[in-house]
Amino acid sequence: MDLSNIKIIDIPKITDVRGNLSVIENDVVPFEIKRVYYLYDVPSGTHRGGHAHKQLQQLLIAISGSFNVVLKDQNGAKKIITLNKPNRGLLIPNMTWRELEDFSSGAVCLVVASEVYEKADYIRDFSKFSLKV
Ligand code: T46
Repeated sequence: MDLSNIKIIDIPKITDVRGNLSVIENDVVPFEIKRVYYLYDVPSGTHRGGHAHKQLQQLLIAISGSFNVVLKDQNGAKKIITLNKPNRGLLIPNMTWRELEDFSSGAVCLVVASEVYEKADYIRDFSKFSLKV
């Protein structure tokens, strides 16, 4: 999958004097939502991810704080995206390598996923993912 297929998605925000409310329904993502999970209490200096998915598509959101997502495609292209807004999501297609790093203190990464958890969907060996190695 080419890195041009990653997308930043604006999540609808409902604002009033009591604060903001954002909602993710099926029309926000180009897949049926099958799972939601979140990463939190990530120690400073820790990396998460370090894999690609054969089928899974995901929307990543910095619900709180910030972190960087390093994305790589099979042809060696690389992009780094900073997520730091709870109403902005990063859509990662399948067959895209991702690493999450530089988590700020208190950062929470919410993930909305197109599939249930399936260990066999992961490619954790970069040499098996990359066509350049
Ligand atoms: C991704 C990044 C952003 C489950 O049992 N169910 C689940 O739904 C998930 C996501 C994980 N797990 C288990 C599997 C491992 O024993 O939780 C443990 C940690 O998972 P992992 O090492 O894959 O965590 P991350 O943060 O490296 O990766 C996760 C997702 O797995 C991955 O799809 O894109 O977050």
